[in-house]
Amino acid sequence: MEGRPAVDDAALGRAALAVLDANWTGTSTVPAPGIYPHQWSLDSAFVAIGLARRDTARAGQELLSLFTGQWRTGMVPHIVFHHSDGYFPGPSMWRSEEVPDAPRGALTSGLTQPPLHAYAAWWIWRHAADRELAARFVRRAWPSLVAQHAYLRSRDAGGHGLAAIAHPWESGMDDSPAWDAPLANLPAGRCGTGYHDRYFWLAVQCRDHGYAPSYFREEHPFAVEDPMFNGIWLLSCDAMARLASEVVGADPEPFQEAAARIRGALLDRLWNGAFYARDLRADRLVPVCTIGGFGPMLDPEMPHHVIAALTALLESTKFMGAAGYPVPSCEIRAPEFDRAQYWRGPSWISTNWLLSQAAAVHGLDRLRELLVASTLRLVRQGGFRECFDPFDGTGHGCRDFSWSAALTLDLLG
Ligand code: 2M8
Repeated sequence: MEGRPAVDDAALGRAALAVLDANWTGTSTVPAPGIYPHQWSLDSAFVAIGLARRDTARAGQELLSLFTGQWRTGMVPHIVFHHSDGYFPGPSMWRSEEVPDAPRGALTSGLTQPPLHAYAAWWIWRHAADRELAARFVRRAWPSLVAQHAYLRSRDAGGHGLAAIAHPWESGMDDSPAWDAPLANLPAGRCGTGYHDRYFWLAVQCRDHGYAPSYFREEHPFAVEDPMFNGIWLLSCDAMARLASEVVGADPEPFQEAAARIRGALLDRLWNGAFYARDLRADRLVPVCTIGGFGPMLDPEMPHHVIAALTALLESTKFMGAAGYPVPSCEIRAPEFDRAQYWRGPSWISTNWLLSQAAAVHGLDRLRELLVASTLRLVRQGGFRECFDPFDGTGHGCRDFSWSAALTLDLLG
């Protein structure tokens, strides 16, 4: 890679595998020791992607173990708890055991996260050395994936074909400035003033209404159409169509139709020269450009002029052009930008990886090479941190973070 001696890549690969081994519980991978001691949905999808070329069986097991927490509604929860301690809010807040649709024998949260899992399953199928093993895994995962995709349709609060998130935690980009305006509009007297008071209050509202999709659609005060969540859903619909015809022997058409519906709605509802999140309760776009606005770039069929505009924005001084260690999670010039605070500025290996895929599907080879090289530079210099300062590459958040290690493995090839 980039003229570095091969030994560097090999050592980096070994270090990444060591992190994943240390974070492996025997059935799945925790995002990081200590701070995230349970199974997170989005993290598991990235871990499965990273392991796909190296260990097909474990990559598949990562997803299958997540599905043990799937609800009868098809909802794949964003956390499957391994025990009752170590993370707040834990099972005593979520109380999944009181929800008839939640599985017995697993304690889970009651919210979901971006549905990257079908794409991860397709990634396993595409990259596995043992094709038979991969095909067996896909057939086992298929009913869960079908149910997950059906559930997402029940979350179409706007009625235009997009899933609406009911909580910032559902986005996977918790503290993003894209949620500031919808959070500011919550009933102040009832939900506290700080953002994290509001996160907790929103989660309690979801729980007290039984996590019912009808409540999410019609009454819940936070309902946002996020371009990243829906861009990932679209990507996974494409993956479902391919798995249907290449592996399962099912009809790909419903998934192709779903992808077309999401694409159309993204363009109709969220595009205004860039993609923005739509606050459904205020019925307006949230006017801040974040990394989430590049999610629809993952779609191979996004119109050319949209891809050209997004590429220009990504390469401009608002994002990559002014960052030594791209890609910042919020536009650098926005007042909300904060280089050190979680999803409000730092660069993340997960979103860098997604953008490297987007660049690859659109034949943007130079952009892809730049993303791969700068992402590997981040982990070479700072280790497998949770996120990184986009100007000087300083690591932030926890160490030995699983998706940073897993996606490094994939980028090393
Ligand atoms: C972060 O989210 C959790 C809540 O789910 C948190 O802030 O405690 C996000 O970065 C999310 O995308 C990620 O899945 C999770 C675990 O790594 O941490």
